[in-house]
Amino acid sequence: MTETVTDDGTTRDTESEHPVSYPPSGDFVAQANAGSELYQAAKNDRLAFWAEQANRLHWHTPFEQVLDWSDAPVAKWFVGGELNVAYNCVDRHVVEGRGDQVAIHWEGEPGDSREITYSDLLAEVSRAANAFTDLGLVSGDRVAIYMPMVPEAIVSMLACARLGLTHSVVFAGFSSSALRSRIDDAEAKLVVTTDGQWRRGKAAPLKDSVDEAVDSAASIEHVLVVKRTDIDVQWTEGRDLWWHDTVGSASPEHEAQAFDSEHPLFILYTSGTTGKPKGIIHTSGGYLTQTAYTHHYVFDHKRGKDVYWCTADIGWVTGHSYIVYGPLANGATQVVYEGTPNSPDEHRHWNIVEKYGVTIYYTAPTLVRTFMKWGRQIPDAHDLSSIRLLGSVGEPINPEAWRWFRDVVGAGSAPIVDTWWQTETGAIMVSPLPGVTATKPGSAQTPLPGISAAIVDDDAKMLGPGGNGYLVLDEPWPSMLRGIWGDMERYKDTYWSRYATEGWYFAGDGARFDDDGDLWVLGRVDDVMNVSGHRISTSEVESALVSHPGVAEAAVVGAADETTGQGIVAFVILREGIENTGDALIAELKAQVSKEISPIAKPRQITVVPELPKTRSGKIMRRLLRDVAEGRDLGDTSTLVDPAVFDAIAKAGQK
Ligand code: 6R9
Repeated sequence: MTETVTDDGTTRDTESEHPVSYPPSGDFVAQANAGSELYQAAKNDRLAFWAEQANRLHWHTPFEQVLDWSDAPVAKWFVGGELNVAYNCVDRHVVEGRGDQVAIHWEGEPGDSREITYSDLLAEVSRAANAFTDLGLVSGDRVAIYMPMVPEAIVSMLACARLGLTHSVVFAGFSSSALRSRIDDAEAKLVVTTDGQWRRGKAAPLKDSVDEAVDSAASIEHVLVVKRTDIDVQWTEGRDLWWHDTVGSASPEHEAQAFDSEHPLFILYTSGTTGKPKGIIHTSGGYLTQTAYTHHYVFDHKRGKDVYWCTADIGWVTGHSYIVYGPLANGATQVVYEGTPNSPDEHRHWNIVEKYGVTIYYTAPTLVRTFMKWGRQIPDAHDLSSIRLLGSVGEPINPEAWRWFRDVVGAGSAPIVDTWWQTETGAIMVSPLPGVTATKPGSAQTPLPGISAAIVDDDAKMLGPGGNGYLVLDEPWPSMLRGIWGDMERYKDTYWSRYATEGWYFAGDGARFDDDGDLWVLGRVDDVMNVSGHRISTSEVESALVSHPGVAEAAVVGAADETTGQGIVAFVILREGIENTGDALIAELKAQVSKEISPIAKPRQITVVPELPKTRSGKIMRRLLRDVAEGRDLGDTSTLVDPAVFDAIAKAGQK
């Protein structure tokens, strides 16, 4: 690339005429939370830096030691400290005189809305905590939360945190069998759900799935149901309870008790390379410290001034860390929206931005690309001048989408923070700092102060500028996962065995440093696909397909997709004697995947093939299938048992 530096200080790519990097404006710098001295402070004394960040929180008992890594790879952060996470997210703001501040501007899909102040939130969370206690739940018990984006979902999470119950939020788009396996794995005693959920103007049942899941789940004692859509539900007396009765009648007074800094806060399941999802465990003090710290600096958040909106669902880690814990710990005023971005029409997000004066907008690249597809006339029809900062998460953002986001949504001036992190990391790890970093479209750029990341090769050699390899985290961090629920061996094996000698965390992402030393995340290097920012494992979809009686074998790959990042492409072999009924069969197979996992895991394309390409050792050659799926010429097929298999696959694909 040829680069020139222009008068205004921006560097331009002279071939494409686009700036290569966008320095922050003087006005932004002048008011920014972060300054470059943060990097220096963290470098001088990393643990002292984290101790200082931990003091953003209210500790019932101060910690004695910042980090105990003696039992690696299971860390203990802020050892000896005791805190209550919900007290930090709710009570503290009321105690400090901010009770009347709006915590949540809630916007329902059908157009209803609720304004919830910190005082309101305290009363609701206290009622829920009293009700959960009356149900016999005690610290250490697990609670499943299977709900759309209604305030009660957040209240339930905070009530769990308040009581030391460990929540397991299951995305409400998941099927009953996905819910069932998560309930079983965690042995949850309570499920909180809603009667139904609004989706594009229609009420879809939700409790039905819970009934199906819980039918034979031994651990469940109660199902607590929020009335949201008023659709009919089946009722099991003694087990099922209405939220408005149970929580509604409980006392709004509740005193929060302190828990150890390492008390488990939640389990969140994420796809791994095998069919069984991993229950990622997060604990309290370190997690809350890093979510609060990153929310403050990465989003340049100003309490009492900003109106923050993260468009994620609480079913994913982004919703946990950047709707619930980080923002509430910082006393934010935020928008929470229940529905889809095109309900009732494609103007919905921009109407919401105008209605509440949103200043910080954090979303996923797939949505930005969808907005691009709908056309800029839609955002252009609105006054988006309140927006001063944009964020991106979930997958690499392509430079075209990045520029469009900045120009169309950010008035050509809002800094964009491209935040790399994972369910496992708990909080943002690599990101520009607004007001400090000259941002670069497509690059997550720099590990945050206090975070250490490296790009290494197969031989554990650390690579410098220009290097291309695997992303590792070579120092522990406060919000790191503490294990996989019920399977510590898998924890060690998945994340710590690849670079066991060095003691580095293997993130599963490929990455490179450009010549300036900025970090670019290239995507997963394992069999995990990234569809619209959702992690879905190839083997999970394969096993859903094989669970159909007509399917003998299946191979699934992620193929590049303009809107969703990756799209799911499946190849299946039918069982002997099964007739290929064409479209009818394909529709049935897609429905099977929706039912087993979720509609988000439904393959974009399914091709029936006579055979699958395998190596001599019996491994399916996914690389070749990806080539087929993306329409590339086939490379080296010499390790295949039978290279002729490909002619047959190519023919089947053309049908
Ligand atoms: C927060 C979240 C994690 C995986 C991660 C990577 C991809 C996330 C990214 C990104 C490039 C970014 N990813 N953010 N890739 N740039 N800014 O998404 O958690 O659902 O666990 O997914 O997502 O591949 O390993 P999770």
